[in-house]
Amino acid sequence: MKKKERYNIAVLGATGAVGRAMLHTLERRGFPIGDLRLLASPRSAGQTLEFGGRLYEVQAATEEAFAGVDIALFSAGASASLTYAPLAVRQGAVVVDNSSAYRLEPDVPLVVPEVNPDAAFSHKGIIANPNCSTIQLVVALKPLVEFGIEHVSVSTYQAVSGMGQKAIDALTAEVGGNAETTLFPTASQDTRYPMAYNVLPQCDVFLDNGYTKEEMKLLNESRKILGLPDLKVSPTAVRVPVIYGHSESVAVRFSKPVSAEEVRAKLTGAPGVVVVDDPQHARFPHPRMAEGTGDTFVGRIRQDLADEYTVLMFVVADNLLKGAAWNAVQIAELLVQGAEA
Ligand code: 25A
Ligand code: L14
Repeated sequence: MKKKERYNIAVLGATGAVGRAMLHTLERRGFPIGDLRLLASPRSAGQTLEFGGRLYEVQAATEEAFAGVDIALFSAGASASLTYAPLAVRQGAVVVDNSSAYRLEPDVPLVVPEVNPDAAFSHKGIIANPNCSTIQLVVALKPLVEFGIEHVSVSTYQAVSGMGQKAIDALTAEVGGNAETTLFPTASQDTRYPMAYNVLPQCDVFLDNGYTKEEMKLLNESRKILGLPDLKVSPTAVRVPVIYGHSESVAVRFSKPVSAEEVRAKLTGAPGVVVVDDPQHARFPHPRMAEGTGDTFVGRIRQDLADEYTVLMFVVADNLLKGAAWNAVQIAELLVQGAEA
């Protein structure tokens, strides 16, 4: 990318839960924006959104919508990405794509700036933003790689905002007393369950191997980002009635005995990590603590009672920010820092 004073930015999916968080994040960071183009489906065209004290009209995405755009942030789902990313690249934009469409393509870097920032510069037009649960997991694992990680067992507690604005609306309606009429839609079409006062062991659709797609993302994306193709991961992804913030109970098995103190010391001050681990004073990470922040909070760090090779920890981040919008804007900031005169 060429160095400029200001960059023309497009946000595809601007009216969605992640798209709105992208706009807030660009605003908060004072990103050097020239033109700003807000794109969504034809349903949202004509709606206005505020940015930097000005109102912008949302336009329906079209084939020509990316002319003159330097960086396009995509969060409109995989099928919209498959349609529009090649068009945007052909028109000269670099696409930072939050959908799952391109993440495992060998030619597409999958980037978490605290973990593998250099990968961003090997792009051929598209850079993939990883899955939200994977991002916070690898931020917490990266500082521990030098101990020799062999096997990661992870159970997630995922917020409904991971399923977009519709899911937030469905849970708040249920909690508000309309539970009979607004049963929560799972990723499997036609199947609904109560989400309020409940826990559902399904995130994204089921595959033939008995795992969900979300669980397979935790395996495949972690391997790619950490550059550990043989990493063993045992994932279970669970939806909980939380609006913002994913939590993860993680057991990390190393190739040699490692103590909780060594893990705590390594994570303290690591990029993007905040250690909150003072059980005597009931200080530990939880989603309401992470909400609205870009950090990954780690606590409950302790040795596995049954295995001196394994350390347990609890990892929490805001899924719409570190898990999506903030990570995408961090990638855009890397592109700007690396732009050539
Ligand atoms: O298709 P997939 O891969 O299964 O993806 C499923 C959905 O998950 C969300 C995202 O939904 C995605 O569409 N998602 C994906 N990754 C996520 C992540 N990491 C994630 N959510 C959380 N974390 P979403 O509802 O958040 O946003 C969808 C956006 O994409 C636009 N869109 C959809 N299809 C499109 C398209 N744009 C272009 N072409 C297409 N074919 C979509 O626009 C939205 O911007 P829309 O017109 O469908 O807008 C939906 C209407 O919903 C209301 N609304 C949305 N957010 C809010 C809201 N109202 C109030 N407050 C809000 N925050 C508006 O009425 C809006 O008009
Ligand atoms: O792959 O259901 O980034 O919470 C992340 C959230 C897919 C859906 C992704 C969820 C999405 C998932």
